[in-house]
Amino acid sequence: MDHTFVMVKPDGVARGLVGEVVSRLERRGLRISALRMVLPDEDLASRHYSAHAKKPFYRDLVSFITSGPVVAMVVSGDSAVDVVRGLVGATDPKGSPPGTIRGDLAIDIGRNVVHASDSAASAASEIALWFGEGEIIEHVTAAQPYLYER
Ligand code: IDP
Ligand code: MG
Repeated sequence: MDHTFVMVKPDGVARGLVGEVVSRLERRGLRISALRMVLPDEDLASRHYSAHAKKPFYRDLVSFITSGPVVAMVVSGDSAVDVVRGLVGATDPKGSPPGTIRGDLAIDIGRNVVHASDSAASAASEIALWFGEGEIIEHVTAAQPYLYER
């Protein structure tokens, strides 16, 4: 099974969309292997968004992500990184098709509800940044043979 890191950002939490996001992931057949509410501090936020440190929107991004609680998750499934990015949609919700989380639930690029890792390498480093090893619970449910042929 592959793992990815997903976060409901402060706008998603404030708008009561945690259940909606979790529900869409679960309905697709993905598993939640870890989930925790976090109030990110400056240090965690800047590590998480270090790849964007030189971008003009970086300050606003860090300031927004530290402005309220987020819900951090490890999500598991076959090709989890790509499957979740597909569910999430495009960075700018205006260009994200209906049916995607951002295309259905958001309109502004700076308030796009969710974060999801963009590669296996970033998934590994983001999971290690947000969770300790003991917090990730690998479990197989009875639905497994109905989700996967083999
Ligand atoms: P992603 O979340 O789709 O992976 P990234 O390029 O990694 O998009 O950017 C991280 C976050 O930074 C985005 O989700 C969005 O909230 C914000 N962001 C990206 N580009 C812009 C921009 O041009 N203006 C304002 N905010 C942006
Ligand atoms: Mg990204």
